[in-house]
This record gives sequence, C-alpha cells and structure tokens, in this order.
Amino acid sequence: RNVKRQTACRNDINRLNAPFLAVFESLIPADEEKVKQKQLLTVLEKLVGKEWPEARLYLYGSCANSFGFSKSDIDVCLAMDLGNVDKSEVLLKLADILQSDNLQNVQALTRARVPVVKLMDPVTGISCDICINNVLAVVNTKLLHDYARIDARLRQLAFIVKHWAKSRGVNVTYQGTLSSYAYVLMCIHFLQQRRPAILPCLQGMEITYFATIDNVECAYFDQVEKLQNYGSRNGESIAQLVWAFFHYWAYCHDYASDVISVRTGSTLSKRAKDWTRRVGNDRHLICIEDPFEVSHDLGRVVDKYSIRVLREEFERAAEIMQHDPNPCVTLFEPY
Ligand code: 3AT
Ligand code: MG
Repeated sequence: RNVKRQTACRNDINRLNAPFLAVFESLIPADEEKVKQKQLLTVLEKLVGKEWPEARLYLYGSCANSFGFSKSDIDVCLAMDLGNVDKSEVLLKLADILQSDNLQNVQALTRARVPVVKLMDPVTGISCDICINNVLAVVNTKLLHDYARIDARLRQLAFIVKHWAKSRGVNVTYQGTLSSYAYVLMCIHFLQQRRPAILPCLQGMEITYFATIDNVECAYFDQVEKLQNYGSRNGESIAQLVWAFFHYWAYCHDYASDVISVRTGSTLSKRAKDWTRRVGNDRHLICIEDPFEVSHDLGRVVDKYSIRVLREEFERAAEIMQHDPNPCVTLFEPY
C-alpha cells in the first residue's frame, strides 16, 4: 500500500478541462445569495444588538471562505465578553430573542461539540448556525479566503473535491470521515507542494496580519494581491490537478509517517508531533495539522474503519481519473 506508484497521466486529460469547469460553475452561488446572506446578517445584528450592544457578529465557514456551494447554510459567530456568565445561558437567551422574531425552527444545542443556536429565516430561506466566541474559526476562514485569492485553481479544485466528497459520503465527521475544512487544507497543501509551486506558504512569509486568540498566535502574510502571479510558472490545468490530487492521496501520501502541514508548506513527521499512537479517541490515521491550533489534528475523527473507506475512495477516484471515459460523471456517482 505504501509503495509510491509512478503513473503517467492519461494523454487525453485536457479534454476534461471544460467538463470539470462546468461542474465548478454549476456549484458557485449566485450573487443574489450573497445579498440574502448579508440581509439575514443585518436582521440578526439588530436583534442581538438590542440585548448585547457590545457584541459583534461574523460570518465564517464556507459562506465566507469562498469555498461555499450554492444554497449552503451559513455559519455565524457571535463574539462577546461573557464575563462570568455561562455560554449555555447566553445561547438559551439568544434562542429566546430570535424565537420572538419571526425566525423559524429556532433551537439551542447547548451540548454539541460546538454549541450553537440553529434557525431558519423564512424571508430568505437561509438556515443558519450561530456559535459563540469561536473566533479561531473566523481567522481560519480568512486564511482560506486569502489562499483562494492567489490562484483561481485552488477554488476550482476544492469545489470539485468537496463535491466528490459529498457525493461519495466521505464528508461526514460524525461517521469518521473528513470535514470540508480538512478537504480544503488538503487542496492547499497539495498546491503548495506542486513543482513549480502553485501556492506559497503564507505563514512562512513576512507577517502583515496578526491576532492572538485563545492564547493562539495567528500570524501570516495577508497582502495576497501582491501574489497574483505566484502560480503562473506552473501551467497545469484543472483536469491535470484533479488527476494528480487523487493520485497523491491514493498512492503518494505516506499515511504511516507523515502529517500534512499548510503552516509549514510541507509535511512533518508524526514522530516529531508525537502523533504516533492513539490517545483517547485521537488515532491519527490520517494527519492534517490545523494551521493555527497546531496540536489539533483534523484527521482525528477518522477511525480504523473510516480510514479504509477514505483510502478506497481516493483509489477509486484515482482509477477513474486514469481510465474512465467519462470521469466528470463517474467520479460524482452517489455511493
Ligand atoms: P460546508 O460547505 O458547510 O460543507 P464549511 O467550510 O462551512 O463547509 P463546516 O460547516 O464543517 O465547513 O465548518 C464551518 C467552519 O468551521 C469551517 C472552519 O472555519 C471551521 N472549522 C470546521 N471544522 C473545524 C475544525 N475541526 N477545527 C477548526 N475549525 C474548524
Ligand atoms: Mg458550513
């Protein structure tokens, strides 16, 4: 399994560029959706502001990192000083406030891993999760958004990978497969290690953005408008990159020893991170270092069953990209 397989890419690969770009285009949200999201945020800001004038609301996750599909739910973070008030209490109060407006299906989930209030806005038809003080997620959202502005191929690749993962049922963290956030980091890592590189390592450059959140220092180069030509020395097409992405995760990544690290633009050894054995529920069978919370392995949800499912799906995708006459259909067939 760990033998690195050298396969030459099929010679008709570029025939697949147009159909893959069509898949990408079909998933992009329309401008009206962005307008509706802002509209809902304004409604929420008014309601929240009456009770907590100091509080701020931020969009995060796929509605703000530029990797969101059309008609996705939105993720909102309520940032406020809790003092010595319990987070659950604030969530229940928030649910109360929202309930009394004409928002629907308002529910406080105070015992979830990330406690949230869920709601649906009948005016815009948008569903939304509001969490409290998850500010690191707001910052990792900005990092992903900044990477997406450097080279258009990242957004194209990540849309195709997310669409594949959703179609194949491997984007369900409570079933031991990976989050969308993890897949986007896998795409960034992959584009950082192409030669010539398509993406730089923003955390290894001059610091132009800095924030300390929950004792975690978040620092990187965010003047990405200066990096517009960064990837232009690499002329690989989207079809070549989709092929190579699945080839990489099927045959080239060393699952036994390596950790992928967007923070360093490279791989690290599991040994150096002490991610070699199971601790509690963290098994480290596929290791993806969070760019800011470096002790956090986004692969920790993966167990001994789901790792097999994941690897078989990567191999299936790699085979399809190599041999199938119509990968743009077969790749996304429901499981
Ligand atoms: P979808 O389009 O909703 O599938 P998403 O990017 O919104 O993709 P999620 O809803 O799973 O992804 O997560 C929302 C955001 O929360 C994304 C990221 O900023 C943050 N996040 C998710 N999982 C983690 C994690 N394990 N560690 C740190 N931040 C995370
Ligand atoms: Mg989301």
